[in-house]
Amino acid sequence: MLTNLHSRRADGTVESLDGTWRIILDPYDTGMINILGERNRQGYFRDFKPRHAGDRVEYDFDTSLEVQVPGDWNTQHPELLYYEGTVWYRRLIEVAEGSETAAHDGRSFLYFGAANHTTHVFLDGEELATHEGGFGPFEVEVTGRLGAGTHSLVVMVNNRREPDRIPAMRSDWWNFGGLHRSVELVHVPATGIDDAWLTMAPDGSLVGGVSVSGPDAERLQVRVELAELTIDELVPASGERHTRVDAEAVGHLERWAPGAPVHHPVTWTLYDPSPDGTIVDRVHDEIGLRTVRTEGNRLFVNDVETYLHGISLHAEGPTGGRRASGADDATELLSWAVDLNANFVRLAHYQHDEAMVREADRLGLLSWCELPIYWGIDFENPATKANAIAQADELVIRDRSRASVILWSAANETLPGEARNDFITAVIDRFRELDPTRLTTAALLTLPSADPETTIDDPLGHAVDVIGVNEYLGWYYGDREAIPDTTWKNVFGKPVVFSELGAGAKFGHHGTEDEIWTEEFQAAVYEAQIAMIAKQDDCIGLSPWILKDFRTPMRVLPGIQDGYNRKGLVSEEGERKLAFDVLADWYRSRQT
Ligand code: GCB
Repeated sequence: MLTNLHSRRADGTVESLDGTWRIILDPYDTGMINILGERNRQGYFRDFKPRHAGDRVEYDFDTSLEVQVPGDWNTQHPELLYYEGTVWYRRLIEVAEGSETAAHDGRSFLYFGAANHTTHVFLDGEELATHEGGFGPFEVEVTGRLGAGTHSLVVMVNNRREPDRIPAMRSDWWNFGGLHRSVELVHVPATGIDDAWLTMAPDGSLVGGVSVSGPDAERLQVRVELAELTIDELVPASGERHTRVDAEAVGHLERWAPGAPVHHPVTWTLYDPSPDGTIVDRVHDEIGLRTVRTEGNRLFVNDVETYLHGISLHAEGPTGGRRASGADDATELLSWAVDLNANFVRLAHYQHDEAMVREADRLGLLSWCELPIYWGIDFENPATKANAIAQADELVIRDRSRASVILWSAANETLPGEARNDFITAVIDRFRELDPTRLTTAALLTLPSADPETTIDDPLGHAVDVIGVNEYLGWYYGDREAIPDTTWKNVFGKPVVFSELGAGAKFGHHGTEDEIWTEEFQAAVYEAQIAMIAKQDDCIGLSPWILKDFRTPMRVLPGIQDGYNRKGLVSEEGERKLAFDVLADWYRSRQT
Protein backbone atom coordinates (compact mmCIF):
# COMPACT_ATOMS: atom_id res chain seq x y z
CA MET A 1 0.00 0.00 0.00
CA LEU A 2 1.68 3.18 -1.20
CA THR A 3 -1.34 5.16 -2.16
CA ASN A 4 -0.44 8.38 -0.39
CA LEU A 5 3.31 8.35 -0.63
CA HIS A 6 4.43 8.34 -4.25
CA SER A 7 4.53 12.13 -4.44
CA ARG A 8 6.42 12.56 -1.20
CA ARG A 9 9.52 10.52 -1.73
CA ALA A 10 12.84 12.11 -2.50
CA ASP A 11 13.56 12.80 -6.18
CA GLY A 12 15.24 9.94 -7.93
CA THR A 13 13.07 7.25 -6.40
CA VAL A 14 10.17 8.11 -8.71
CA GLU A 15 10.44 7.79 -12.49
CA SER A 16 7.62 9.19 -14.58
CA LEU A 17 6.10 6.87 -17.19
CA ASP A 18 4.00 9.69 -18.61
CA GLY A 19 4.33 10.65 -22.24
CA THR A 20 3.60 8.84 -25.48
CA TRP A 21 2.12 5.36 -25.28
CA ARG A 22 0.81 3.16 -28.10
CA ILE A 23 -2.78 1.96 -28.05
CA ILE A 24 -4.84 -0.73 -29.77
CA LEU A 25 -8.65 -0.44 -29.76
CA ASP A 26 -10.31 -3.73 -28.97
CA PRO A 27 -14.11 -3.52 -28.86
CA TYR A 28 -14.44 -7.35 -28.94
CA ASP A 29 -11.72 -8.07 -26.36
CA THR A 30 -9.79 -10.03 -29.02
CA GLY A 31 -6.54 -9.21 -27.29
CA MET A 32 -7.71 -11.09 -24.18
CA ILE A 33 -10.07 -13.87 -25.28
CA ASN A 34 -9.87 -16.34 -28.19
CA ILE A 35 -12.78 -17.70 -30.26
CA LEU A 36 -13.29 -20.51 -27.71
CA GLY A 37 -13.85 -17.92 -25.00
CA GLU A 38 -10.55 -18.75 -23.28
CA ARG A 39 -7.65 -16.49 -22.40
CA ASN A 40 -5.92 -15.76 -25.72
CA ARG A 41 -2.41 -17.11 -25.35
CA GLN A 42 -1.30 -14.98 -28.27
CA GLY A 43 -3.09 -11.96 -26.73
CA TYR A 44 -2.02 -8.37 -27.07
CA PHE A 45 -0.55 -8.50 -23.59
CA ARG A 46 2.26 -10.66 -25.05
CA ASP A 47 3.33 -7.71 -27.24
CA PHE A 48 4.60 -10.19 -29.83
CA LYS A 49 6.79 -9.37 -32.82
CA PRO A 50 7.11 -11.68 -35.84
CA ARG A 51 10.46 -13.48 -35.55
CA HIS A 52 10.62 -14.71 -39.16
CA ALA A 53 8.87 -13.99 -42.42
CA GLY A 54 6.14 -16.61 -41.95
CA ASP A 55 5.11 -15.57 -38.43
CA ARG A 56 1.46 -14.61 -38.12
CA VAL A 57 1.06 -11.84 -35.54
CA GLU A 58 -2.13 -9.88 -36.15
CA TYR A 59 -1.32 -6.76 -34.16
CA ASP A 60 1.62 -4.43 -33.79
CA PHE A 61 1.90 -1.90 -31.01
CA ASP A 62 4.88 -0.25 -32.71
CA THR A 63 2.75 0.99 -35.59
CA SER A 64 -0.51 1.53 -33.70
CA LEU A 65 -2.06 4.83 -32.61
CA GLU A 66 -0.21 7.08 -30.19
CA VAL A 67 -1.80 8.78 -27.17
CA GLN A 68 -0.45 10.90 -24.39
CA VAL A 69 -0.59 9.71 -20.79
CA PRO A 70 -2.05 11.20 -18.68
CA GLY A 71 -5.07 11.83 -20.83
CA ASP A 72 -8.41 10.37 -21.81
CA TRP A 73 -8.44 8.54 -25.15
CA ASN A 74 -11.73 10.15 -26.25
CA THR A 75 -10.41 13.61 -26.94
CA GLN A 76 -7.04 12.67 -28.43
CA HIS A 77 -8.42 11.23 -31.68
CA PRO A 78 -11.75 12.46 -33.11
CA GLU A 79 -12.89 8.91 -33.96
CA LEU A 80 -12.58 7.92 -30.29
CA LEU A 81 -14.89 10.57 -28.86
CA TYR A 82 -17.76 8.12 -28.28
CA TYR A 83 -15.64 4.98 -27.88
CA GLU A 84 -16.44 2.84 -24.83
CA GLY A 85 -14.78 -0.53 -24.43
CA THR A 86 -11.30 -1.98 -24.23
CA VAL A 87 -8.12 -0.15 -25.17
CA TRP A 88 -4.69 -1.75 -24.81
CA TYR A 89 -1.89 0.63 -23.79
CA ARG A 90 1.76 -0.22 -24.28
CA ARG A 91 4.90 1.52 -23.14
CA LEU A 92 8.41 0.14 -23.34
CA ILE A 93 10.56 0.60 -20.26
CA GLU A 94 14.24 0.74 -21.12
CA VAL A 95 16.41 -0.19 -18.17
CA ALA A 96 20.08 0.63 -18.66
CA GLU A 97 22.80 -1.53 -17.14
CA GLY A 98 23.81 0.01 -13.80
CA SER A 99 20.83 2.41 -13.72
CA GLU A 100 18.97 3.02 -10.50
CA THR A 101 16.16 0.74 -11.64
CA ALA A 102 18.51 -2.10 -12.58
CA ALA A 103 20.55 -1.72 -9.40
CA HIS A 104 17.63 -1.24 -7.00
CA ASP A 105 17.70 -3.88 -4.29
CA GLY A 106 14.47 -2.89 -2.55
CA ARG A 107 10.90 -3.05 -3.73
CA SER A 108 9.53 -1.42 -6.88
CA PHE A 109 5.96 -0.49 -7.78
CA LEU A 110 4.05 0.89 -10.72
CA TYR A 111 1.80 3.66 -9.47
CA PHE A 112 -1.34 4.54 -11.43
CA GLY A 113 -3.03 7.84 -10.49
CA ALA A 114 -6.24 6.45 -12.00
CA ALA A 115 -7.45 4.46 -15.01
CA ASN A 116 -11.07 4.37 -16.09
CA HIS A 117 -12.58 1.89 -15.34
CA THR A 118 -11.24 -1.67 -15.05
CA THR A 119 -7.57 -2.32 -15.59
CA HIS A 120 -5.37 -5.37 -16.15
CA VAL A 121 -1.64 -4.76 -15.85
CA PHE A 122 0.88 -6.97 -17.68
CA LEU A 123 4.66 -6.79 -17.58
CA ASP A 124 6.60 -8.77 -20.19
CA GLY A 125 3.50 -10.80 -20.98
CA GLU A 126 2.64 -11.75 -17.42
CA GLU A 127 -0.53 -10.47 -15.77
CA LEU A 128 0.36 -8.85 -12.46
CA ALA A 129 -2.81 -7.19 -11.24
CA THR A 130 -6.33 -6.01 -11.93
CA HIS A 131 -8.03 -2.94 -10.54
CA GLU A 132 -11.63 -1.76 -10.56
CA GLY A 133 -12.81 1.81 -10.29
CA GLY A 134 -12.05 4.67 -12.64
CA PHE A 135 -10.78 7.35 -10.26
CA GLY A 136 -8.83 5.77 -7.43
CA PRO A 137 -5.05 5.37 -7.30
CA PHE A 138 -3.46 1.94 -7.20
CA GLU A 139 -0.06 0.34 -7.39
CA VAL A 140 1.33 -2.91 -8.73
CA GLU A 141 4.45 -4.52 -7.35
CA VAL A 142 7.20 -5.15 -9.92
CA THR A 143 10.06 -5.96 -7.54
CA GLY A 144 12.80 -7.97 -9.24
CA ARG A 145 11.17 -7.72 -12.69
CA LEU A 146 12.99 -4.73 -14.11
CA GLY A 147 16.54 -5.87 -14.73
CA ALA A 148 18.66 -4.31 -17.49
CA GLY A 149 16.98 -4.55 -20.88
CA THR A 150 13.72 -3.55 -22.56
CA HIS A 151 10.45 -4.37 -20.82
CA SER A 152 6.96 -4.27 -22.23
CA LEU A 153 4.36 -2.72 -19.96
CA VAL A 154 0.87 -3.42 -21.33
CA VAL A 155 -2.23 -2.11 -19.63
CA MET A 156 -5.69 -3.16 -20.71
CA VAL A 157 -8.21 -0.49 -19.76
CA ASN A 158 -11.92 -1.08 -20.19
CA ASN A 159 -14.53 1.63 -19.63
CA ARG A 160 -17.69 -0.22 -20.66
CA ARG A 161 -20.61 0.83 -18.51
CA GLU A 162 -21.89 -2.17 -16.56
CA PRO A 163 -24.79 -2.46 -14.10
CA ASP A 164 -22.55 -3.72 -11.29
CA ARG A 165 -19.84 -1.07 -11.65
CA ILE A 166 -19.42 2.20 -9.76
CA PRO A 167 -20.58 4.38 -11.46
CA ALA A 168 -23.09 2.19 -13.28
CA MET A 169 -25.00 2.66 -16.55
CA ARG A 170 -25.87 6.34 -16.56
CA SER A 171 -24.12 9.45 -15.40
CA ASP A 172 -24.45 13.04 -16.51
CA TRP A 173 -20.79 13.31 -17.48
CA TRP A 174 -18.57 11.93 -20.22
CA ASN A 175 -17.28 8.45 -19.59
CA PHE A 176 -13.71 9.45 -20.43
CA GLY A 177 -11.65 6.26 -20.77
CA GLY A 178 -8.00 5.48 -20.33
CA LEU A 179 -4.93 6.25 -18.29
CA HIS A 180 -6.16 9.71 -17.45
CA ARG A 181 -3.77 10.31 -14.56
CA SER A 182 -0.02 9.90 -14.27
CA VAL A 183 1.81 6.58 -14.21
CA GLU A 184 5.05 6.27 -12.24
CA LEU A 185 7.69 3.74 -11.36
CA VAL A 186 8.46 4.05 -7.65
CA HIS A 187 11.44 2.47 -5.86
CA VAL A 188 11.30 1.98 -2.12
CA PRO A 189 13.62 0.20 0.32
CA ALA A 190 13.08 -3.50 1.06
CA THR A 191 11.76 -2.45 4.45
CA GLY A 192 9.93 0.80 3.99
CA ILE A 193 7.11 3.11 4.92
CA ASP A 194 3.89 2.11 3.17
CA ASP A 195 1.57 4.75 4.49
CA ALA A 196 1.92 7.83 6.68
CA TRP A 197 -0.65 10.44 7.58
CA LEU A 198 -1.31 13.14 10.14
CA THR A 199 -4.26 15.43 10.67
CA MET A 200 -5.98 17.47 13.36
CA ALA A 201 -8.95 16.09 15.25
CA PRO A 202 -11.91 18.27 16.32
CA ASP A 203 -10.41 18.73 19.81
CA GLY A 204 -7.13 20.12 18.45
CA SER A 205 -5.15 16.93 19.08
CA LEU A 206 -3.33 15.25 16.23
CA VAL A 207 -4.34 11.88 14.85
CA GLY A 208 -2.31 9.92 12.34
CA GLY A 209 -0.71 6.67 11.49
CA VAL A 210 2.21 5.03 9.85
CA SER A 211 2.64 1.58 8.45
CA VAL A 212 5.87 -0.18 7.66
CA SER A 213 6.50 -3.53 6.04
CA GLY A 214 9.50 -5.61 5.08
CA PRO A 215 11.92 -8.10 6.61
CA ASP A 216 13.50 -5.63 9.07
CA ALA A 217 10.30 -3.97 10.23
CA GLU A 218 10.45 -5.48 13.73
CA ARG A 219 13.94 -4.14 14.36
CA LEU A 220 13.43 -0.59 13.05
CA GLN A 221 11.79 2.48 14.55
CA VAL A 222 9.87 5.41 13.12
CA ARG A 223 10.34 9.01 14.20
CA VAL A 224 7.65 11.55 13.29
CA GLU A 225 8.67 15.20 13.23
CA LEU A 226 6.31 18.10 12.73
CA ALA A 227 7.87 21.53 12.31
CA GLU A 228 10.41 21.73 15.15
CA LEU A 229 8.69 19.03 17.21
CA THR A 230 9.54 15.40 17.46
CA ILE A 231 6.06 14.21 18.13
CA ASP A 232 6.31 10.51 18.07
CA GLU A 233 8.72 7.62 18.37
CA LEU A 234 7.14 4.35 17.44
CA VAL A 235 8.76 1.10 18.48
CA PRO A 236 8.80 -1.30 16.73
CA ALA A 237 7.82 -0.07 13.31
CA SER A 238 6.08 -3.12 11.88
CA GLY A 239 2.44 -3.14 10.95
CA GLU A 240 0.20 -0.14 11.31
CA ARG A 241 0.82 2.22 14.23
CA HIS A 242 -1.28 5.13 15.31
CA THR A 243 -0.14 8.55 16.39
CA ARG A 244 -1.94 10.71 18.90
CA VAL A 245 -0.62 14.02 20.14
CA ASP A 246 -2.33 16.17 22.75
CA ALA A 247 -3.69 19.52 21.69
CA GLU A 248 -1.37 21.40 24.10
CA ALA A 249 1.73 20.02 22.39
CA VAL A 250 0.83 21.57 19.05
CA GLY A 251 -1.32 24.48 20.23
CA HIS A 252 1.41 27.00 19.42
CA LEU A 253 1.66 25.98 15.76
CA GLU A 254 -0.14 28.34 13.43
CA ARG A 255 -3.41 27.06 12.03
CA TRP A 256 -4.45 26.53 8.41
CA ALA A 257 -7.67 28.41 7.71
CA PRO A 258 -9.86 28.98 4.66
CA GLY A 259 -8.31 31.87 2.75
CA ALA A 260 -5.25 31.79 5.02
CA PRO A 261 -3.50 28.49 4.43
CA VAL A 262 -0.42 27.80 6.54
CA HIS A 263 1.56 24.58 6.18
CA HIS A 264 4.11 22.86 8.37
CA PRO A 265 6.69 20.32 7.24
CA VAL A 266 6.24 16.80 8.52
CA THR A 267 8.72 13.95 8.16
CA TRP A 268 8.46 10.26 8.94
CA THR A 269 11.90 8.67 9.33
CA LEU A 270 12.40 4.92 9.49
CA TYR A 271 15.74 4.26 11.16
CA ASP A 272 17.88 1.66 12.77
CA PRO A 273 17.91 2.18 16.57
CA SER A 274 21.38 0.65 16.94
CA PRO A 275 24.13 3.22 17.61
CA ASP A 276 24.81 3.96 13.93
CA GLY A 277 21.18 5.12 13.52
CA THR A 278 21.10 4.43 9.76
CA ILE A 279 18.12 5.99 8.03
CA VAL A 280 16.32 3.32 6.07
CA ASP A 281 13.41 5.30 4.58
CA ARG A 282 11.97 8.78 4.87
CA VAL A 283 8.89 10.54 3.53
CA HIS A 284 7.94 14.21 3.70
CA ASP A 285 4.74 16.16 3.52
CA GLU A 286 3.46 19.67 4.16
CA ILE A 287 0.33 19.71 6.25
CA GLY A 288 -2.11 22.27 7.56
CA LEU A 289 -3.57 22.11 11.05
CA ARG A 290 -7.20 23.02 11.54
CA THR A 291 -10.21 21.69 13.35
CA VAL A 292 -13.60 21.05 11.85
CA ARG A 293 -16.80 20.09 13.63
CA THR A 294 -20.52 20.66 13.68
CA GLU A 295 -22.63 21.70 16.62
CA GLY A 296 -26.36 21.40 16.10
CA ASN A 297 -26.96 22.82 12.67
CA ARG A 298 -23.77 24.92 12.57
CA LEU A 299 -20.30 24.31 11.14
CA PHE A 300 -17.10 25.42 12.85
CA VAL A 301 -13.62 25.56 11.36
CA ASN A 302 -10.98 26.36 14.00
CA ASP A 303 -13.90 27.08 16.33
CA VAL A 304 -15.04 29.89 14.03
CA GLU A 305 -18.55 29.52 12.67
CA THR A 306 -18.06 29.07 8.95
CA TYR A 307 -20.36 29.43 5.94
CA LEU A 308 -19.42 27.47 2.84
CA HIS A 309 -19.38 29.79 -0.15
CA GLY A 310 -18.89 27.02 -2.62
CA ILE A 311 -18.99 25.83 -6.18
CA SER A 312 -19.17 22.31 -7.61
CA LEU A 313 -16.78 21.14 -10.26
CA HIS A 314 -16.12 18.16 -12.46
CA ALA A 315 -12.60 16.98 -13.23
CA GLU A 316 -12.73 18.40 -16.73
CA GLY A 317 -9.88 20.52 -18.12
CA PRO A 318 -10.32 24.32 -18.21
CA THR A 319 -10.70 24.14 -22.00
CA GLY A 320 -11.16 21.46 -24.62
CA GLY A 321 -13.78 19.30 -22.91
CA ARG A 322 -11.22 16.70 -21.80
CA ARG A 323 -10.51 14.93 -18.52
CA ALA A 324 -8.45 17.17 -16.21
CA SER A 325 -5.21 15.93 -14.79
CA GLY A 326 -2.16 17.31 -13.08
CA ALA A 327 -1.18 20.51 -11.36
CA ASP A 328 -1.69 22.94 -14.26
CA ASP A 329 -5.35 22.04 -14.72
CA ALA A 330 -5.92 22.17 -10.97
CA THR A 331 -4.28 25.60 -10.70
CA GLU A 332 -6.35 27.11 -13.48
CA LEU A 333 -9.69 25.59 -12.46
CA LEU A 334 -9.28 26.55 -8.83
CA SER A 335 -8.14 30.07 -9.71
CA TRP A 336 -11.65 30.53 -11.13
CA ALA A 337 -13.10 29.40 -7.81
CA VAL A 338 -10.92 31.97 -6.07
CA ASP A 339 -12.13 34.67 -8.51
CA LEU A 340 -15.65 33.65 -7.55
CA ASN A 341 -14.76 34.53 -3.94
CA ALA A 342 -15.45 30.91 -3.00
CA ASN A 343 -13.98 29.37 0.14
CA PHE A 344 -15.25 25.86 -0.66
CA VAL A 345 -15.24 23.44 -3.59
CA ARG A 346 -17.33 20.34 -4.08
CA LEU A 347 -15.13 17.99 -6.09
CA ALA A 348 -17.95 16.07 -7.78
CA HIS A 349 -18.88 13.28 -8.58
CA TYR A 350 -15.85 11.03 -8.03
CA GLN A 351 -12.31 11.12 -6.68
CA HIS A 352 -10.46 14.01 -8.34
CA ASP A 353 -6.75 14.00 -9.07
CA GLU A 354 -4.55 14.28 -6.00
CA ALA A 355 -3.14 17.46 -7.60
CA MET A 356 -6.58 19.03 -7.30
CA VAL A 357 -6.90 18.29 -3.61
CA ARG A 358 -3.34 19.51 -2.97
CA GLU A 359 -3.99 22.72 -4.90
CA ALA A 360 -7.18 23.35 -2.89
CA ASP A 361 -5.10 22.82 0.23
CA ARG A 362 -2.41 25.24 -1.00
CA LEU A 363 -5.01 27.89 -1.85
CA GLY A 364 -6.96 27.56 1.39
CA LEU A 365 -10.15 26.20 -0.20
CA LEU A 366 -12.24 23.88 1.95
CA SER A 367 -13.10 20.75 -0.01
CA TRP A 368 -15.79 18.11 -0.33
CA CYS A 369 -14.43 14.84 -1.77
CA GLU A 370 -16.84 12.35 -3.27
CA LEU A 371 -17.23 8.78 -4.49
CA PRO A 372 -19.05 7.96 -7.76
CA ILE A 373 -21.94 6.20 -6.00
CA TYR A 374 -24.43 7.84 -8.31
CA TRP A 375 -27.64 6.97 -10.15
CA GLY A 376 -28.54 3.31 -10.63
CA ILE A 377 -25.98 1.56 -8.42
CA ASP A 378 -26.63 -2.17 -7.81
CA PHE A 379 -27.03 -1.85 -4.03
CA GLU A 380 -27.95 -5.55 -3.63
CA ASN A 381 -24.67 -6.76 -5.12
CA PRO A 382 -21.98 -7.69 -2.53
CA ALA A 383 -19.19 -7.30 -5.12
CA THR A 384 -20.35 -3.78 -5.92
CA LYS A 385 -20.40 -3.00 -2.21
CA ALA A 386 -16.89 -4.38 -1.77
CA ASN A 387 -15.72 -2.16 -4.61
CA ALA A 388 -17.38 0.87 -3.00
CA ILE A 389 -15.44 0.20 0.20
CA ALA A 390 -12.22 -0.26 -1.77
CA GLN A 391 -12.81 3.08 -3.51
CA ALA A 392 -13.47 4.73 -0.13
CA ASP A 393 -10.13 3.36 1.10
CA GLU A 394 -8.23 4.70 -1.89
CA LEU A 395 -9.73 8.14 -1.50
CA VAL A 396 -9.32 8.53 2.24
CA ILE A 397 -5.86 6.98 2.46
CA ARG A 398 -4.63 9.31 -0.29
CA ASP A 399 -6.07 12.56 1.07
CA ARG A 400 -6.51 12.29 4.82
CA SER A 401 -3.53 14.55 5.59
CA ARG A 402 -5.05 17.46 3.63
CA ALA A 403 -6.44 20.18 5.87
CA SER A 404 -8.63 21.47 3.05
CA VAL A 405 -10.69 18.28 3.05
CA ILE A 406 -13.53 18.64 5.53
CA LEU A 407 -16.19 16.39 4.02
CA TRP A 408 -16.09 12.84 2.71
CA SER A 409 -19.14 12.35 0.52
CA ALA A 410 -20.43 8.84 -0.01
CA ALA A 411 -22.99 9.35 -2.74
CA ASN A 412 -25.06 11.56 -4.99
CA GLU A 413 -28.80 11.30 -5.67
CA THR A 414 -29.54 7.72 -4.72
CA LEU A 415 -33.07 6.47 -4.17
CA PRO A 416 -34.08 5.52 -0.61
CA GLY A 417 -34.48 1.82 0.16
CA GLU A 418 -33.13 -0.67 2.68
CA ALA A 419 -30.33 -1.96 0.45
CA ARG A 420 -29.32 1.59 -0.46
CA ASN A 421 -29.32 2.67 3.17
CA ASP A 422 -27.18 -0.29 4.28
CA PHE A 423 -24.74 0.08 1.42
CA ILE A 424 -24.11 3.79 1.88
CA THR A 425 -24.07 3.56 5.66
CA ALA A 426 -21.31 0.94 5.32
CA VAL A 427 -19.31 3.38 3.18
CA ILE A 428 -19.80 6.14 5.74
CA ASP A 429 -18.74 3.82 8.56
CA ARG A 430 -15.62 3.02 6.58
CA PHE A 431 -14.85 6.74 6.13
CA ARG A 432 -15.06 7.16 9.90
CA GLU A 433 -12.96 4.11 10.60
CA LEU A 434 -10.13 5.36 8.35
CA ASP A 435 -10.47 8.96 9.42
CA PRO A 436 -12.24 9.74 12.68
CA THR A 437 -11.53 13.47 12.33
CA ARG A 438 -13.65 14.60 9.40
CA LEU A 439 -17.32 15.01 8.60
CA THR A 440 -19.33 12.78 6.30
CA THR A 441 -22.03 13.74 3.86
CA ALA A 442 -24.06 12.65 0.83
CA ALA A 443 -25.98 14.71 -1.71
CA LEU A 444 -29.60 13.71 -1.34
CA LEU A 445 -32.23 13.95 -4.01
CA THR A 446 -34.90 15.92 -2.18
CA LEU A 447 -37.76 16.59 -4.53
CA PRO A 448 -39.50 19.84 -3.61
CA SER A 449 -43.15 19.43 -2.67
CA ALA A 450 -45.98 21.54 -4.09
CA ASP A 451 -46.08 23.44 -0.76
CA PRO A 452 -43.71 26.28 -0.11
CA GLU A 453 -42.11 24.02 2.52
CA THR A 454 -40.28 20.80 1.68
CA THR A 455 -39.25 18.32 4.35
CA ILE A 456 -35.75 16.85 4.14
CA ASP A 457 -36.29 13.35 5.50
CA ASP A 458 -34.29 10.91 3.38
CA PRO A 459 -33.23 8.29 5.98
CA LEU A 460 -29.62 8.68 4.91
CA GLY A 461 -29.76 11.90 6.90
CA HIS A 462 -29.37 9.71 10.02
CA ALA A 463 -26.02 8.35 8.82
CA VAL A 464 -24.23 11.52 7.71
CA ASP A 465 -22.94 14.53 9.67
CA VAL A 466 -23.89 17.12 7.07
CA ILE A 467 -26.86 16.84 4.74
CA GLY A 468 -26.37 17.71 1.08
CA VAL A 469 -29.52 18.75 -0.76
CA ASN A 470 -29.65 18.89 -4.54
CA GLU A 471 -32.60 21.09 -5.41
CA TYR A 472 -33.15 22.67 -8.83
CA LEU A 473 -35.82 25.19 -8.04
CA GLY A 474 -36.53 27.34 -11.06
CA TRP A 475 -35.05 24.78 -13.43
CA TYR A 476 -36.36 21.24 -12.99
CA TYR A 477 -38.90 22.16 -10.30
CA GLY A 478 -41.29 25.06 -9.84
CA ASP A 479 -41.30 28.66 -10.97
CA ARG A 480 -38.51 31.08 -10.37
CA GLU A 481 -40.90 33.56 -8.72
CA ALA A 482 -41.69 31.02 -5.99
CA ILE A 483 -38.05 30.36 -5.04
CA PRO A 484 -37.46 33.18 -2.52
CA ASP A 485 -40.42 32.06 -0.39
CA THR A 486 -39.55 28.37 -0.40
CA THR A 487 -38.49 26.90 2.93
CA TRP A 488 -36.94 23.58 3.89
CA LYS A 489 -37.66 21.64 7.04
CA ASN A 490 -34.89 19.36 8.12
CA VAL A 491 -35.94 16.60 10.52
CA PHE A 492 -32.37 15.70 11.50
CA GLY A 493 -31.22 18.83 13.35
CA LYS A 494 -28.00 18.71 11.33
CA PRO A 495 -26.48 21.31 9.03
CA VAL A 496 -27.59 21.45 5.41
CA VAL A 497 -25.52 22.34 2.36
CA PHE A 498 -27.40 23.09 -0.85
CA SER A 499 -25.08 20.85 -2.82
CA GLU A 500 -26.67 21.56 -6.21
CA LEU A 501 -28.83 24.23 -7.76
CA GLY A 502 -28.54 25.99 -11.08
CA ALA A 503 -29.87 26.59 -14.56
CA GLY A 504 -28.56 26.14 -18.09
CA ALA A 505 -27.31 29.03 -20.21
CA LYS A 506 -25.26 29.18 -23.37
CA PHE A 507 -22.46 31.70 -23.14
CA GLY A 508 -23.18 34.70 -25.39
CA HIS A 509 -26.86 33.85 -25.72
CA HIS A 510 -28.78 36.89 -24.49
CA GLY A 511 -32.44 37.77 -24.05
CA THR A 512 -34.90 38.36 -21.25
CA GLU A 513 -34.93 36.67 -17.86
CA ASP A 514 -37.83 34.54 -19.10
CA GLU A 515 -36.03 33.12 -22.10
CA ILE A 516 -34.53 29.78 -21.28
CA TRP A 517 -30.83 29.17 -22.13
CA THR A 518 -30.02 32.89 -21.95
CA GLU A 519 -27.39 34.18 -19.56
CA GLU A 520 -30.10 36.47 -18.13
CA PHE A 521 -32.36 33.51 -17.31
CA GLN A 522 -29.54 31.74 -15.47
CA ALA A 523 -28.55 34.90 -13.59
CA ALA A 524 -32.17 35.43 -12.49
CA VAL A 525 -32.35 31.88 -11.10
CA TYR A 526 -29.17 32.55 -9.11
CA GLU A 527 -30.62 35.79 -7.72
CA ALA A 528 -33.82 34.04 -6.61
CA GLN A 529 -31.84 31.15 -5.10
CA ILE A 530 -29.63 33.53 -3.15
CA ALA A 531 -32.75 35.24 -1.76
CA MET A 532 -34.04 31.87 -0.53
CA ILE A 533 -30.79 30.42 0.77
CA ALA A 534 -29.86 33.55 2.72
CA LYS A 535 -33.02 33.00 4.81
CA GLN A 536 -32.60 29.27 5.40
CA ASP A 537 -31.55 29.04 9.02
CA ASP A 538 -29.89 25.62 9.17
CA CYS A 539 -28.03 26.10 5.89
CA ILE A 540 -24.26 26.19 6.29
CA GLY A 541 -23.49 26.83 2.67
CA LEU A 542 -23.95 25.97 -0.96
CA SER A 543 -22.07 24.50 -3.92
CA PRO A 544 -24.11 25.46 -7.00
CA TRP A 545 -23.96 23.36 -10.13
CA ILE A 546 -21.42 24.08 -11.63
CA LEU A 547 -18.19 26.00 -12.27
CA LYS A 548 -17.77 25.10 -15.95
CA ASP A 549 -19.89 23.65 -18.75
CA PHE A 550 -18.95 19.99 -19.11
CA ARG A 551 -19.25 17.29 -21.73
CA THR A 552 -22.07 14.80 -21.37
CA PRO A 553 -23.88 12.54 -23.83
CA MET A 554 -27.15 13.36 -22.06
CA ARG A 555 -27.32 16.93 -23.39
CA VAL A 556 -28.06 16.93 -27.10
CA LEU A 557 -30.00 20.11 -27.94
CA PRO A 558 -28.42 21.37 -31.18
CA GLY A 559 -27.11 24.92 -31.17
CA ILE A 560 -27.39 25.16 -27.38
CA GLN A 561 -26.05 22.09 -25.65
CA ASP A 562 -24.21 20.24 -28.42
CA GLY A 563 -23.04 17.59 -25.99
CA TYR A 564 -22.43 19.92 -23.04
CA ASN A 565 -24.30 20.47 -19.80
CA ARG A 566 -24.73 24.25 -19.86
CA LYS A 567 -25.19 24.89 -16.15
CA GLY A 568 -21.62 26.19 -15.91
CA LEU A 569 -20.90 29.69 -14.69
CA VAL A 570 -18.10 29.56 -17.24
CA SER A 571 -18.29 28.10 -20.76
CA GLU A 572 -16.23 25.11 -21.84
CA GLU A 573 -13.72 27.59 -23.25
CA GLY A 574 -13.44 29.58 -20.04
CA GLU A 575 -15.78 32.51 -20.83
CA ARG A 576 -17.72 33.84 -17.84
CA LYS A 577 -21.49 34.10 -17.92
CA LEU A 578 -23.55 36.75 -16.10
CA ALA A 579 -24.39 34.40 -13.24
CA PHE A 580 -20.69 34.16 -12.39
CA ASP A 581 -20.76 37.79 -11.25
CA VAL A 582 -24.09 37.39 -9.46
CA LEU A 583 -22.60 34.67 -7.27
CA ALA A 584 -19.18 36.31 -6.97
CA ASP A 585 -20.80 39.57 -5.80
CA TRP A 586 -22.92 37.79 -3.22
CA TYR A 587 -19.95 35.87 -1.88
CA ARG A 588 -17.87 39.05 -1.73
CA SER A 589 -20.62 40.94 0.10
CA ARG A 590 -20.68 38.25 2.78
CA GLN A 591 -16.94 38.32 3.38
CA THR A 592 -17.09 41.85 4.70
C1 GCB B 1 -27.98 16.53 -10.76
C2 GCB B 1 -26.78 15.65 -10.77
C3 GCB B 1 -25.70 16.18 -11.68
C4 GCB B 1 -26.33 16.66 -12.99
C5 GCB B 1 -27.26 17.80 -12.67
C6 GCB B 1 -28.01 18.35 -13.90
O1 GCB B 1 -28.78 16.51 -9.89
O2 GCB B 1 -26.28 15.44 -9.49
O3 GCB B 1 -24.77 15.17 -11.90
O4 GCB B 1 -25.35 17.05 -13.91
O5 GCB B 1 -28.23 17.37 -11.78
O6 GCB B 1 -27.48 19.20 -14.57
O7 GCB B 1 -29.10 17.88 -14.15
